[in-house]
Amino acid sequence: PVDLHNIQGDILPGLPKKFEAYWFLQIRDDRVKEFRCNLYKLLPLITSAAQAMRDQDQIDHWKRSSPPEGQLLKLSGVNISFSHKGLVKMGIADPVNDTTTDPFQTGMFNDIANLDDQVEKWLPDFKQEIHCLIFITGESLATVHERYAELKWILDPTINEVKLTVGNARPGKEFGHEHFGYLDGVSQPNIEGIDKSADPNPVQAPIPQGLILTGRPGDESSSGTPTPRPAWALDGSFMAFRYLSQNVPEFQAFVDANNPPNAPKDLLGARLVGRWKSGAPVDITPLHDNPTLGADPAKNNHFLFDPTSQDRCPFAAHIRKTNPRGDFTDPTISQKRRILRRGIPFGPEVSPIEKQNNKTILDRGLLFKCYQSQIAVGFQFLQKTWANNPNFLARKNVTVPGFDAIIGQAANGGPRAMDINGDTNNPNSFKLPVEWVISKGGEYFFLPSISALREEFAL
Ligand code: N7H
Repeated sequence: PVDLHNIQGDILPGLPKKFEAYWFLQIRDDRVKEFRCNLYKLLPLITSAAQAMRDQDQIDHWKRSSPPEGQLLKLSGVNISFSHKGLVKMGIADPVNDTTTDPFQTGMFNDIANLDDQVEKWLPDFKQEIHCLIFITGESLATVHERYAELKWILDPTINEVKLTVGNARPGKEFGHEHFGYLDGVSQPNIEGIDKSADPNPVQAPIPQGLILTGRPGDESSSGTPTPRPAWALDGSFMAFRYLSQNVPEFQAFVDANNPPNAPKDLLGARLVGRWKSGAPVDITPLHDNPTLGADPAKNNHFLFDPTSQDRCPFAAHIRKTNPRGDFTDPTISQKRRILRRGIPFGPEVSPIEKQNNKTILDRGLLFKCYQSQIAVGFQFLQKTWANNPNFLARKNVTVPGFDAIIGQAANGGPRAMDINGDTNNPNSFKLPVEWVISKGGEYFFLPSISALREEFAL
């Protein structure tokens, strides 16, 4: 059994958050030893999975007890992760004990050809060496700041700050929705022996622990042999971080302008994503939104796509490209590619001027983060081999389904199209704007277990 006190809480169950600071650091050359000593002092602040579960229970209890309006329960969480360069800097053995090239070792900046990012779109901060990423969650900006000051007090002067960026959940009814307006975090894999499925009759089996946690059963090569890892790497996880800007007014203007005549608002948007803004899947409710269904965790994942048809959900819809449930005869093919997503939106709400001109002025988007035991099996594969590949998943009637409508990218910012209707005479003909989601950088990180932090990382 897994010890939930030993796993960092952002992996599972996720740190509860309204705000989240991402603090990107370099370890100073001349202060490596001191940094590792300071890590020891930082350990009591690291939030475990067990603690994050307790925090979430407390929040749920607090909400049920109808607290005075506007009053929030003060809670914060801290997790820490390291890039390959960070491990090298500290002289710690690599958790990728492998002879083949692994994206973690390559680093995201050197992996951008695989991801079809445009190098000129990357922010200079992410082109620098980043050794360590600490994230700090809280119910308010004030709490996050307090924690940040505490961490800075512990780590100074052993670090150089590369970047501090803060995500914020969207306000009011938009809480839990990303900036295009769609409910996020609806479909997450259940993990064997840890999660209970909310769906009383699940159509997707729970995934092995080792698809998320390194060193657990299921963390293995394609031939089924366990991935070799150093002993301390047990119960860690690899994380892909992406700074993804979203052109929200442009996206909404496109959806409005191209929505089929007489169709409900956002039908086109729902077909691009595979869910309505409420979270209701188009595979269950293809022609109109159903907010009750969207909000019901016992029902909103209870579907498998019909592999022969895109009448209900286009083959290139975002959720179908990234989890083609039911599309393979062998369901383990898509199940082994599942990832745990833990992002948060950043940036302000769309301003009246932006809405009026259908033009983005202020930077907003998603601080995307996802966990898996192997980046080449999870994030990198999903982006490269499924989302960015117009030929995935070719069928008899539709041989070129097109790019993932939301995150698919063509090489060098080239044109994107998808087949939205299953019209065999006119395959791959629906042109998509290139710039809805723009990758401005990121990095691959490893989150060690808490015992590894204490015994291998801290001095
Ligand atoms: Fe996606 N969006 O708002 O359109 N995503 N995503 N994603 N995504 C999902 O199920 C979105 C991104 C996955 O099991 C939903 O939580 C946006 C990347 C996967 O059914 C919505 C961005 C990658 C799933 C969005 C973005 C993925 C998923 C439906 C970038 C990986 C689950 C709600 C700005 C490479 C699929 C939900 C399943 C769902 C959106 C990024 C992957 C609404 C705007 C980079 C695996």
